[in-house]
Amino acid sequence: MQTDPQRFLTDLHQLRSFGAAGIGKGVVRPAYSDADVAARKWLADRFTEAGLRVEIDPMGNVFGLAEGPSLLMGSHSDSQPEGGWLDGALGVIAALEVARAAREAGGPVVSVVSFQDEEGRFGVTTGSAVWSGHLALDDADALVDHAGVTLAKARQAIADMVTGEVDPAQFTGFVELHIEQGPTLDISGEQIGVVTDIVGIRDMKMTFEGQQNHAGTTPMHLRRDAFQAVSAFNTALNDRFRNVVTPSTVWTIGHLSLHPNASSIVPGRAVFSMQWRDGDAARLGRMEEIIRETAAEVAETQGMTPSCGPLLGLEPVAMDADLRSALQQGAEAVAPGNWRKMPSGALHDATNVSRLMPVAMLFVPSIGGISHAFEEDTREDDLVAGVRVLEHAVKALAESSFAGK
Ligand code: HGY
Ligand code: MN
Ligand code: MN
Repeated sequence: MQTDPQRFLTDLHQLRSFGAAGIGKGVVRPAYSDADVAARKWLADRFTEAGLRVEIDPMGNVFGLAEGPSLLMGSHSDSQPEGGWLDGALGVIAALEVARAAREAGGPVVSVVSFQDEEGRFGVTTGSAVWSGHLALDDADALVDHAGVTLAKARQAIADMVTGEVDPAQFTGFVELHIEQGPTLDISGEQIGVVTDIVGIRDMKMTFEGQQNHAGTTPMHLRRDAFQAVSAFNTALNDRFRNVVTPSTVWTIGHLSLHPNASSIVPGRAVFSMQWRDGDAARLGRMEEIIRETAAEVAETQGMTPSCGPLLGLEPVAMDADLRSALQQGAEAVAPGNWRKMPSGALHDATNVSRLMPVAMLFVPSIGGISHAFEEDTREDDLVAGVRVLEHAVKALAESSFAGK
């Protein structure tokens, strides 16, 4: 088999046209948006053209299936509310190119997937979480986005595309190519990262309810200001985490909504996201305790009523040794001496899929280490190198039980 770099890049640029926005190569294509649905229809057509059988499950995960037991490859095609053109898209189009080239050559047998809501409009890697059985569809349906829309309502946008459930038993393993989304490869100058582990994550919506009041007449000592409570919570949390975290632990308040969000009103309610990530599940648990204790204490001293939404999360996972070895062989063939093994600090669908089958992942560099931003980009020769590593790995795996010859 022989992948075609130009055909791959043409399709990758074409996918970006769905939701193209902002500066550079930015994309706005959140799960179930018009752009996301249009992109999924386009992908389904590309899969069909490539000779794959299209199946779309109730979440809107789009599969292009080869006959018989096959290796599954892919990623996601939804984006963050402001995202780049490669996060997820690269893995889907690279998988399409490998599957297409494989079919043209009469083997190996490769299927393709674009998972839905990897970027967590409704949770954490929602589409693959449901497909893998980690999250029941009924429970997923009850999740709400920041605008108060339920997933049940949002997925009506793909209802006419759904063909039915897709049986994971037909797949022998899952391989996902992704941009690194961090600075490691960009700084080292290496072209490929073979992933060793994916970190774990916890994510929870939190609320401080105080008292909305006049910003001119309410004395400072009588206020129950929800923003001041969030500010105090954040400062205390950073202090208390100090003896628990390592240099690779991260935590983020990325969304904050004040009510009613006006200059002359003491905010009565703050709703915010609290997310934390680490490779050690025990540390994630200790951080949760600190978060809950700190919120209770701040609420007490600031006159707030605190509440927490459901705790969402994924455990840290290690990549499969055999799949990883095939990727390492491919990396050495394509970028001799110019690749490394590395953990992933970003979450990926591979974490969920690892409940069902062996999984492995491959990274290419992100220019400036930037992602989840319109500026996200990767040199085209690095993108193509990623596809070539996949091609090498698939050929090697065809000699084993992972992909038919
Ligand atoms: O947030 C993440 O790590 C991923 O991009 N969904
Ligand atoms: Mn991604
Ligand atoms: Mn992402």
